[in-house]
Amino acid sequence: MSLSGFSQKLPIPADPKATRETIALFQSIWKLQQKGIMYGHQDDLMYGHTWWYEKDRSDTKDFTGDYPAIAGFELGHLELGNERSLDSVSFIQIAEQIKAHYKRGGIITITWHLNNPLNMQLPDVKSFRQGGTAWDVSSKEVVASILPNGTNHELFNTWLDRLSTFFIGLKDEKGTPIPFIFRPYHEHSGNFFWWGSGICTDDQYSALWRYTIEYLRDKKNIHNILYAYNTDRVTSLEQYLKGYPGDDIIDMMSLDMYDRGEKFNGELDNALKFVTETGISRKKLTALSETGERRGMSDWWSTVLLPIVSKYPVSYVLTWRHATRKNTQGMQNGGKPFPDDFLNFYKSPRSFFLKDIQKENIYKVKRK
Ligand code: BMA
Repeated sequence: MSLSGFSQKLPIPADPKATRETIALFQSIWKLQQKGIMYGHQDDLMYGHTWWYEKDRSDTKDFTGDYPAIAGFELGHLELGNERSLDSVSFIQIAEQIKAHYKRGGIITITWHLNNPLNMQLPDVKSFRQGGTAWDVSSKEVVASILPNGTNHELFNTWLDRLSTFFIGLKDEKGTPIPFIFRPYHEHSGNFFWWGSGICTDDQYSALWRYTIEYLRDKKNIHNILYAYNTDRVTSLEQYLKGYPGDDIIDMMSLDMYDRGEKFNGELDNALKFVTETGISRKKLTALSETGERRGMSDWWSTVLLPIVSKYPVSYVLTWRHATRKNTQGMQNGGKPFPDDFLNFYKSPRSFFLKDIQKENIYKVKRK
């Protein structure tokens, strides 16, 4: 494949067969993360604090006039062959919005809160939120059971088949595969998912990653994915890298950290320092792939988040979904989708929303 049009000096994705647009996405993010921070929002295009699936609508756009640069989507329950996700979002509509955001020149990131393949088969599993879900940590044998020779290995392969079918369907009007950032098995450093650090060993975790990527990349021939490694709150580089599956398959080193109190400022600063240092030295992209204000500050965006992320080459920050239920962010802020201070973040020359990155032609494709 010809790499003309790409700088030979810039790093490239781990997949040697990454498509042209995927290489462009990687290199565009690499360059942008040195200039500022993109804003991402989970399920931004699917629903908002008061509405449910209205085409082209977005809480971010309602509030600022622009879409987020990064649109997050969630595929939990796709593995079951369901029509809707664990958050009741239609997979057909998710695919539509992925295509729409790509067409606008935006970036897509995908998470996967996949069910617990071992425990969901138990006869007495009833609870939607606990038993048999991604959050079911009642057994430490789950990852072992899906790896080669495990009792659920064939079942897991059918899940990866369904995932592949969805991914292969993500094409633009010309049939070109749409590149995206995939962040499965997230927050390994926590112990609240069945792939968490207290629930499986680091070796099993790494093997799960390698098996998944080899399946999608080599068996299914999918070459439009940038793979994001991710942990929850960590305090050292050593803790961050526990279970890291390897530079030969990972493209992005990301961190999730929510603000639960005053200590957050120092903890985030510390973590972003070692995450970005290791990311840059390995020639990987970096991100604060989930964050959010949880202590009731009115000026968090401009006085906490922006100053800290601005110290480091972090490609994007993403805040989580505006679920239309009580106690979620969408119901705060006096009925508005975001606090007023979000506008200060938006107006900062350091933050990038969709219009800012449209100028960069992220995928180096010819657009009308
Ligand atoms: C979680 C919560 C859940 C949701 C899941 C997947 O953090 O928002 O309600 O089901 O993400 O989107």
